[in-house]
Order: sequence, then C-alpha cells, then structure tokens
Amino acid sequence: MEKLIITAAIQGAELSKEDTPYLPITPEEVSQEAYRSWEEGAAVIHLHVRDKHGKPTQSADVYSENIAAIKSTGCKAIIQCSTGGAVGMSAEERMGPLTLKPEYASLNTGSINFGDDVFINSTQMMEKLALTMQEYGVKPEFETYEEGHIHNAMALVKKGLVTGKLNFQFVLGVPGAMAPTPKNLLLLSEAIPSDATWAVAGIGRHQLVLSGIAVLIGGNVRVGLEDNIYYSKGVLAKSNAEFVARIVKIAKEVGREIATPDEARRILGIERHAD
Ligand code: KMH
Ligand code: ZN
Repeated sequence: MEKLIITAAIQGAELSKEDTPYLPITPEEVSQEAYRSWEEGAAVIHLHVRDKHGKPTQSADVYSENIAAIKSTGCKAIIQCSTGGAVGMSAEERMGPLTLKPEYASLNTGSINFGDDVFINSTQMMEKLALTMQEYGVKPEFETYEEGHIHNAMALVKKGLVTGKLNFQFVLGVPGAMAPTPKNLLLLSEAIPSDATWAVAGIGRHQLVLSGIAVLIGGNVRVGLEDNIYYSKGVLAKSNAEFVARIVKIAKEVGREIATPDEARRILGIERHAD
C-alpha cells in the first residue's frame, strides 16, 4: 500500500463563525490552521479564502495573501486551491486562483443539489476550468459527489483536457448527492481507473468512519472543518489539526505510513512549483 496522503480542508466556503468559532477566516487564522495541520501530518491543504468581511471569494489577490501567510509560517504542505468556490459563483469567478499557478486545484466534475442550493458544474464550465488548469500547469483533483461525476471526469481525460496521473476525491454525504455509506465508497473506488488515486471526504459524522475505511483499504483521506465541525458527538473541533492527528493515530495503529508533501507529489503526479 502507498503511504497515506492526508488533506486538510481547513475552511470551506459554506460555513461561518456562527457555525463554529474555530473556523479560520483571516489570513492569520488560516495560516496558523494550515501550519498546525501540516505539523500533525497533512500533506495537502485544500484552500478557500475570505474577503475582509468574511465572505467567500475567489480573488487571486486574496488567495495570494493567504498563501504568503501560510508559507511564512514554514508550512510545507502542497496548497490545493479551490475552483469550486462557493455555491452560485460563475466559472470565471471560480478560476481566480489559477492565475497564481498553484501546484494543485480542485476540479468539480458534476452538478448536484447542495442542501437548499444547486452547485452547478456544467460540461462547459468543467472544460473551461480543466483547460485553464492545463494552460497554467496546475494538477487537478476531481471532486466527485456521485458515480456519474467519474464519467464526466473521464470525458475530460478523453478530450485531452486532463493528462497524467488522475486523482479523485469522493465527497460523500452532501445533502442532495450520494450517501456516505461504506458500500458507496467501495463502488466509487472500484469505478475509477486502477492506476488513479482516490481520497474520501465524508461530510459530518461520516468523516471518521469513511476515513477509517480509506486508511484500511489504501485510499487517501480528507478531513477538516469544511466538511465536519464536530470532533465527536456534540463536541466542536477546536482545530483542524485535531482531525489530522486522529487520522495519523489510526493509520499508525494499522501500520499505514503517512506521506510527506514530497511523497504526496510523487504519488499524485504533481510537479513541484518554486516557492
Ligand atoms: N463550496 C462547495 C459548493 C471545491 O472546493 O472544489 C464547493 C467546494 C468544492 O468546496
Ligand atoms: Zn472546497
């Protein structure tokens, strides 16, 4: 089994301090959370950012400010910029951080109901984002919320818009999309090409169970406040680092080693960009 790649999704775009006071919002808070998550064993930071009012933004300037703050802490994790942004943003808006040429970015490969909203990822949007990533030398991670999204991702590959190693993130448990069950996770992990990598991001309390399964069967894991704010029933996590530390503990118990950022680059086929 390959070493375990842990991604920390430290903020997201759909929550606020009202949901949890521990959500990092400012560049200072974001950088501290990224640093602590990396220190505990996260190889990848899935990054969203907020403007001065705490509103989600895809502004390249704000991403740049947050990335500089993260780097200034000494955090060496791979930074994966979101191109999902927040529900309702256009493809143009969402591609903002790509101009910074990050090493890694999320690429959502299908539309879903997202709670009371609709998260739109039309073929045209997916192709535009994939092409822009290709032009900027950014490795995409396919964000898939149900099985049809794997086919959409493979259509991008067939069109030559995504090349090289394929990496999938199965986001399970969004209200409106695929249920966060072990059976569904197995189904998805068997539906992708055998040389692709996969990770699972379970929403809410399902984060822990699905992460545990991934650790055992060779998948990778995404944890963090973007997907789950509770460490245990009724107990808010005080930091993303708590979730990372728990996965490291589980992995160690079952003999799965943790990938460093450089090892994750090799496994995921990511080209290192200069700091
Ligand atoms: N905020 C969600 C609607 C991504 O980062 O690529 C989309 C999202 C996915 O968070
Ligand atoms: Zn996200």
